[in-house]
Amino acid sequence: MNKDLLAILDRFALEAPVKEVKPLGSGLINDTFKVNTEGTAPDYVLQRINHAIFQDVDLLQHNIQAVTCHIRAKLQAAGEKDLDRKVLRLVPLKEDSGKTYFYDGAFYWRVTVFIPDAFVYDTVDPKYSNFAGQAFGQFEAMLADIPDKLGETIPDFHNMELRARQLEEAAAADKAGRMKEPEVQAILAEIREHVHEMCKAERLYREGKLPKRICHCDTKVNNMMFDANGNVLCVIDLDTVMPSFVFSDFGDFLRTAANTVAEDSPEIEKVAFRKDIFEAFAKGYVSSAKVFLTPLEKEMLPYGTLLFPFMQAVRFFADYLNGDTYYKIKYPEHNLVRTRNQMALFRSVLSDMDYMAQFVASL
Ligand code: GN1
Ligand code: MG
Repeated sequence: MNKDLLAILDRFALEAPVKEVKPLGSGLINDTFKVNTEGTAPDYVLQRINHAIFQDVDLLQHNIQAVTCHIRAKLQAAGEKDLDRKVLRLVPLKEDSGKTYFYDGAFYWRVTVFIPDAFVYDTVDPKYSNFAGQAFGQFEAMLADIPDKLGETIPDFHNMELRARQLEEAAAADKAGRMKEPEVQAILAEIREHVHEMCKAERLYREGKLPKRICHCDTKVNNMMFDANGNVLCVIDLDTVMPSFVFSDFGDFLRTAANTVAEDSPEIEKVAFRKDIFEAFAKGYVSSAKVFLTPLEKEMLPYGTLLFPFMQAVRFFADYLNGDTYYKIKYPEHNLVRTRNQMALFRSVLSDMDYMAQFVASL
């Protein structure tokens, strides 16, 4: 077993000795390990935080602690018994009490309690999509009255104006020498054609017409855990919980769940927007989010559905032009394939805007 990892784990107040540590999950940012312990004590999840991306780890951990404690208190007040499967729990350090991360001089580490008998999926059927919609709506509703002030763990994370600027900077710098590829030019031209419309939310925010609320900001389908019967247990991957537009969470879920293929599938001709998944998710989401949604926020749910494949394409594409410094890649063209895929999804969603508007209005 990796001695360095054991030494790190030894800093945390675990309830039992460690038996085994192995890699876990498929996140593109942090490194994640499952920690099995001896006996009946809980197992754990160890993560190395990518602090090139989350530069203020103190703020990051403060946000997660505030969010999980707030949700835990609400669930407890509602009589929930199975708390450790319904909300993440950060494990504190043995010493330095209160601190929920360890800095080893080079990297930052944290530990959460592992949720047993839970399942994560990369695809969902309409039934699960409906549960997920309810759960993300409820997640936002529970955080609507959080007393702590949450900072932006990645400043302007879902700000389309910033993402568009970063792409233009990447194109101008052309660090990886990829601008000469004809396909790159074509993608850039298509993005530029839509970018003004896709920055509309930021303008509405400045005009005071659209609020920002505490959102999850990474509602990929695989960031939600289900029990064996398909009931939602808990929302995970809380690094990006911060103020944003609620349709961020709506759009980002559908970006992954309603695409007929994975976000990095090279089979671009198979990319399509699944209406059955959209309808089920929208129904579930509106049923629990209606307690706080303004009419404009509701009306803009289809806009969010369109914005997220677009923003993700812009982010993957900028990373491709920068020479793949942000997202983990498995082969040199990986970010270009992801970009193609997300642009194809964007086109598919664009052709369904009127239909989505009618559907959302009927809810
Ligand atoms: C990243 O960490 P992971 O894989 O859940 C990214 C998201 C992107 C996603 C694309 C902090 O999420 O914003 O939508 O990849 N997270 C960060 O798959 O940039
Ligand atoms: Mg994740």
